[in-house]
Amino acid sequence: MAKDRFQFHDYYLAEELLTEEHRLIRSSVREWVKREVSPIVEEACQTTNFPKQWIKGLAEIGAFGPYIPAEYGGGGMDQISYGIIMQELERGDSGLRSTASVQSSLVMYPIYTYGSEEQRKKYLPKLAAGEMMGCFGLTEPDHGSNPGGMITNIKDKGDHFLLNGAKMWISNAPFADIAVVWAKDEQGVVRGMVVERGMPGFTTPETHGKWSLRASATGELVFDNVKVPKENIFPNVKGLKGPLGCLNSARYGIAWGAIGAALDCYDSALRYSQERIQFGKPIGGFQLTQKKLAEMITEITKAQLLTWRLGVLKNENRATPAQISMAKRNNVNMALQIAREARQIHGGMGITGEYPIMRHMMNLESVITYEGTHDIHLLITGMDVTGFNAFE
Ligand code: TGC
Ligand code: FAD
Repeated sequence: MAKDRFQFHDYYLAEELLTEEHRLIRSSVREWVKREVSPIVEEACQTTNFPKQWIKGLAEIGAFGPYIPAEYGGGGMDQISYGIIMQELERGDSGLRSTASVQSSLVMYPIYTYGSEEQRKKYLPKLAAGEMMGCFGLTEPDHGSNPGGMITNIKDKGDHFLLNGAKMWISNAPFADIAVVWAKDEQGVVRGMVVERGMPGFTTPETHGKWSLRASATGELVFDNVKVPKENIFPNVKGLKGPLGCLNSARYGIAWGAIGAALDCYDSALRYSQERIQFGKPIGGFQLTQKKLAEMITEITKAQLLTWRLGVLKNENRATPAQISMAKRNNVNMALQIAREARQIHGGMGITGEYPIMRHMMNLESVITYEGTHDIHLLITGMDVTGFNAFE
């Protein structure tokens, strides 16, 4: 990729709504991304490689468990800080943000919220420091949008549970040290647990051939009579609300993250439109290009305000799952549309790795599907406003 010339765009001066601490966090993450991510991200994607050195850097900038209390190694920050970190990381690459949001919202959050004190002390400080990496196993080959149908199961064997089944499409699985896994017990109740690499019968084959999120490792989790000690089960949650509660946190982070990807595409397209000359003038001088850019910055600005307000509600513990669904759905779709328009503005150059556009666009094709598809979130909003459940 050419030198990272990214400049932030804040049309409605929304940054004035942030605190000094928020701005400091934003600057330090943005600098780290420019220094450590931008120079190698294109090659990482082209070669389908997750650069492992990012793990140490992510830990150092506080991207693992920003809102987990400091006594467990977390950052003790608020929800807007978490959102800003996700935005800046996804400005670099959605796969990078995936790695951080899985670790924070899907691994540290459930251990902190549903785990025993022993589990918190055993895992959280190492996860925060990047000395241990985690993944989250909910989706199965035959149960994606409908995780309640899962067939992965545990059987009580006295001093341990016997775990059988398989999870698919699991971010970070190929290198994760632990997996937060959701399985049904003999009564059909969903339970959560920590499965550790090295437990006999537990394997994590890598998923190959992805055209999206190529700088993020994806794999399966296969459980063949895995003995899970009883102390690894989460004592404080039962039922599907356990994993879905984690998704609220991750979806919230994605709503912020998508703005980062959109900003990167818009910024690149704006600059290109000012520099690229056709018919004797910059293409930014043509009305059709201006329409594209004006609509992009309008949609970004709306998303920034929506997401900031959601962050305030989240800080006050008032954000509903349906409000989070609306923001995830709107912002990811907005970012994908902007990536497509930005690609047009770049002409042929838009398909090359000289610019970040095609990489963001392909990444966003996953982001619009994971953590609940675009249509599933529409149905969650539909249920919220009408009172009728389309899933039944
Ligand atoms: P339903 O009967 O509606 O609910 C079951 C129980 O869960 C409660 N609940 C929630 N609790 C907390 N947060 C939420 N968002 C919740 N949504 C529902 C609900 O109140 C109920 O509780 P209780 O006490 O009555 O038992 O469940 P359903 O089976 O009808 O499903 C509803 C549906 C379709 C909305 C849900 O299953 C869904 O969201 N499906 C989408 C699946 C999904 O998002 N999977 C994501 C997998 S993880 C991932 O993609 C990681 S990518 C990471 C990365 O790389 O960044
Ligand atoms: P399906 O559920 O089969 O959906 C296919 C289509 O049918 C979609 O368009 C969907 O909207 C539509 N559809 C389904 N039900 C309905 C309905 N009731 N009404 C209308 N339309 C419907 N999962 C994890 O657990 N952990 C991870 O770390 C993780 N990481 C991922 C990383 C990547 C790169 C990808 C691509 C996925 C990841 N996932 C992960 C899985 C992801 O959450 C699922 O792909 C997603 O929930 C959708 O499930 P599915 O792919 O099985 O699609």
